[in-house]
This record gives sequence, C-alpha cells and structure tokens, in this order.
Amino acid sequence: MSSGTCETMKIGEFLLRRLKEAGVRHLFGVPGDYNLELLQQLQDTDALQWVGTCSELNASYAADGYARLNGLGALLVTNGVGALSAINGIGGSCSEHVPVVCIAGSIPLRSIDRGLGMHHTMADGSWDHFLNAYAHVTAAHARLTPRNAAMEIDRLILTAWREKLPVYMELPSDIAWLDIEVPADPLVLAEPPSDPERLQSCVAAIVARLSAATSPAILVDADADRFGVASQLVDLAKKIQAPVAVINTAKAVIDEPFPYYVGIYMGKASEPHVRDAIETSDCLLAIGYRPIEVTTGDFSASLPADTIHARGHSVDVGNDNYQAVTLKEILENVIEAAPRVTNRAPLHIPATVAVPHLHRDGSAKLTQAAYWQAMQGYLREGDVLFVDNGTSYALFGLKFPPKCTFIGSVNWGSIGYSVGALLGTLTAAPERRHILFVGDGSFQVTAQELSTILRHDHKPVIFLINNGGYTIERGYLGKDEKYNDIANWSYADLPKVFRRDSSARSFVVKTVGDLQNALNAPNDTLIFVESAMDAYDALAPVTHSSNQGADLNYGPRGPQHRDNLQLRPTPAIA
Ligand SMILES: Cc1ncc(C[n+]2csc(CCOP(=O)(O)OP(=O)(O)O)c2C)c(N)n1
Ligand SMILES: [Mg+2]
Repeated sequence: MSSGTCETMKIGEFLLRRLKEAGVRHLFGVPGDYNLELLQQLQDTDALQWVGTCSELNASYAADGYARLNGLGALLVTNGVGALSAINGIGGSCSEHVPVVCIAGSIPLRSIDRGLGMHHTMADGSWDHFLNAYAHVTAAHARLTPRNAAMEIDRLILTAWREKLPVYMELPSDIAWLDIEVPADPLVLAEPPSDPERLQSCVAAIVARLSAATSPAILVDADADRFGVASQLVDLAKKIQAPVAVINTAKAVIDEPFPYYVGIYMGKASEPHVRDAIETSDCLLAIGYRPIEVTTGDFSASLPADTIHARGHSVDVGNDNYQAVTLKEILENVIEAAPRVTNRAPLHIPATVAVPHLHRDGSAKLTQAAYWQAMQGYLREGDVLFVDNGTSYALFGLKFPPKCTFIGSVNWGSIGYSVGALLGTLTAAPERRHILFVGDGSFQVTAQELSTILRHDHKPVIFLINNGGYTIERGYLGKDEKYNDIANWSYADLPKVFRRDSSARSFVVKTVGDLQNALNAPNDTLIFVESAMDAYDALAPVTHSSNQGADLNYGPRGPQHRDNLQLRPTPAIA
C-alpha cells in the first residue's frame, strides 16, 4: 500500500531510483553532452552500473538482451545522433515484445523556449523530430519537464513493464539537477488485477471447451515468455495431457524434454506429428500468436477456426472477446478448474532429422551438416543460446537440453543483433553459459561489441561461420553475385585486437577434427571459434526457406527464375 508521502529529489536521481526499483541494475549506452549530467548523477549515487558500449545501436541490442533475462532493460543515448542510431534496436524490441526504456539526454528546455538552433538537430530550431520518430516504435513516449517528470517516469516504466514493449523518454539536459517532489514509496511493478466477472466468464468458457475436447493442444508464441507464463502452460499441459508446440519465436520457452512438448509448428514446414497435433485439434489454445511468413512456412499455417487466442491482456473464445483479464490469472484459474485427464499419453515422437552420414575421418573438410551435428552434442542444460540471421538458423533444428534460453530476433531479423544482445544477457546472468551462433556477415555489423564483452571479462562461446558472405541471401538471389561477398576478416584474431591482454581461446577450424578440438576447450575464458565453410553450403531447410522467400518477395516475374541466379538446396557438401 502506498503511504502517499512525498520527498524532494533531483529529477535525474529519481529516474535512476525508479529504474533500480523496477529491477534494472545496469544502464547501457554512449555518453554525450546532453546526457552527461545524468551520468554524473549515476556516478555520484551509484544507483546503477554503467556499461558503456561502442555504439547506440549496440546499446539498444544489449538492453534488449538484458531485458529478456531480467524482465526490463534500459539504455541512455544522446539527442538525435544517439537516438536515431538506437532506433533500429528499439524497433526490434517493439517487434519482439521486449520491455526496454530508452532515455535520450535531449536539448535543454531553455533552447526550446527560446527557439535556439542546437547541435544534433536539423539546425532549424526544431525539437520534436526524434520524439515523433520514436512514437512509431514504442508503447509510450514523453519529454520530461519539472512538472510532469514524477508522473511520466512512473507511467513510462510501468507501461514498458506491463505491455512488454519499449518506451522512449527525453530528459532535457537542463532539468536533471532540479529538485521536484516525488513519491517516497518504491515503484511497485504489478499488473492491475483482472475484472472478476470477465475473468470468471472467460475461464468458464475456456474450461467448457477444454472439457469437451478430445484432442486439445497448446500453441506458444514469444509472449508466453514475456508475460512469464511458461510454467503455467506446462502445468496446464500436464493436467489436461495436451501436446504443446511453439513457433520459432518461442523456441525453448517450453522445455524441450517436457514429455508433452511436440516441436516447432510452422504450417507445411512442420514435422507431420506437430502439424497434426495443431491443425486437427478440436480445442487449440494459442498464446500470443503473431504469425508472419518466416514463422508459418510462408503462410501455410492453418489453425482451427475456433482457436482460442489468449494474449497478454485479452482473450478471444468463440465470438466473445474478453478485456480486463491478465494472461497469468486466466491460466492459473483454467489450471485450477480444468478436469484432470489421465488417459492421453504423450505422443510418441519419432526420431526426427535423419542423421547425415558424417566422416569419422577427422581430416574431412567441415560441412554444415557435420557442424550442426557436433553442436547438438555441445549443448548442455541451462545454456543461453543465440542465433543471428543466416545459415545458423540451423540451430532451430537442434534439440535443446532442459532450462535453456533461446535468444533471437525472428520477427525483426536485424543482422548483428545477437552480438549486442549477447553483451546484455551476459550482464544480466553472468553465471550462465552463453553461446552465440553467428555468420560472418551478421558479425561484421556489430563486431566492436566483442571488445565490451572482453572488457567486462565475460566468457561466452562464439561460433562464427566464415563462408565469405551472405549465404542465406544467395538462396534468395545472387548465388555468385559480388553483392553477396564480404571482406574476409581474420575473425579469430579479433579478441587480441579488442583486448591486448585477452586470455580468450581462439580457433580457426577447417576440418571435423579441428572442430572437435575446439569443442574440447574448457569454458574458463572466452572461446572464439571461426569455422571456414563453403559459400554454397547450407542445410536444405534454410536454403529452401530463402527460395520460398524470394518467390513471395519478387513474385512470378522476379529475377529469381533466371538460370543459376539462386542457391538451391543440395545434399550437404561432403
Ligand atoms: C540490418 C540488416 N541488414 C540487412 C539484412 C539482410 N540480411 C539478412 S541475412 C543477411 C546475410 C547474413 O549473412 P551471414 O551472417 O554471413 O550468414 P550466412 O547465411 O552467410 O551464414 C543479410 C544481409 C538484415 N536482415 N538486417
Ligand atoms: Mg556468411
């Protein structure tokens, strides 16, 4: 209960205090003259730990990765130049439903009052462009003033946390040190409770459907993770003995060894038993389902027409829509009320991917098939597993051990996200093993952040595929075109470049034996494994999906139909 008492505090200090009360322990970003006054408050009060990044783009990715493990993340940028660098990452947080508070130290209110032209603006006396730009990629935005700061700081932080979406806050540089009256009580992160009647009616409608069903099933998207209901979904699946599938965005949200977990659903591209469980279900409960072409086998997904759609704060059952309900309360009450089922054994899932024939001969040239098979053996319980765009999408085909976390940017798909986000997850949970699977092209976008990872003594494992460019794009168009080639960096030397006294173990891997040797290295320091592979080598599902993407993107008259302009699936290169 709030005591309603107030105290006097500087605006900047109040902002930092509120972030801390909301569970944020680190702030990512880049200093700038418009935010240094807040940074000094951070320094003086020790409220949060500063993690300086090489760019604001990387800070936005780091805050996103941090938020995925921590529940909320934050970054600090400077006006215009910093804010617009970060906006791609914030767009990603919006697309992927990740709560991030983006704070921009902005031009002083005195300049706005007097219409003074300032640097990091269009030099035309304008001041609203960046606020307006952020309005499109956030759930809420505001410029703080001494009058609104106490209210807006709480509104923005709570909105990010409740909606699981980013917010944008401008802190004019001349107000962070001004005293205002603020609530003395700590900020409480809580959802408003559901409307009792709506909750009860909705639960009754769901339970009636589930009880009458003979083949209920559950389909999970990323919101199940963001709204923290994975354990409720497991409990429900156990109680009603129903199969659970995820879509790519939610890989490993349900522990993959869980007996009722059946696999990834993506329409025609799914394994038959998964497709069957979802498409023929007589009561499908879908959680936060937001289909796009890459998560539905190019729109071949076909959910039953009477699917129950549950979202963070509303549910559709039949013709009814229920508002003022929270996902957690809905699920907890459904678990309570649903009759226990004891006669539906878990599906017997046939052994999946045919194991490719692999060379026992260690001197054999490394192929993607051999690589991913070796990686399957490398994963262990509790890993944080990252994938960037590219042929590394093969990671989706691996079976994750228990308690692993998957981090990817599946809907937004911004290459390089993973390297920045890796800094964020390492900062949030340094005790876990973090493994990054990334291509050379994606890595080149955000590579500098490896230096911050080394600077803070983190110990991730980085598996980089060096295939000379954008192989996944060759499957769309330009199999041999120069635009898909990139510079051939000496990737494995980078730890030394980025930290002179680096103790990282670096490997350049060309054969199956080299890879095995690298995989035997202990995880007592950063491990960087650069694997050389053929530019045409990719697992068939990855290339196939690029080919389909080209048909969707370019249409029947597109250039992908010309001879030999597109990499097509071939049996793995031996
Ligand atoms: C910011 C951004 N720019 C461009 C793209 C388009 N794109 C998608 S995948 C890709 C190539 C990835 O290449 P790489 O990381 O080397 O993976 P590979 O397929 O070669 O293993 C590109 C350029 C993108 N997704 N995001
Ligand atoms: Mg590549």
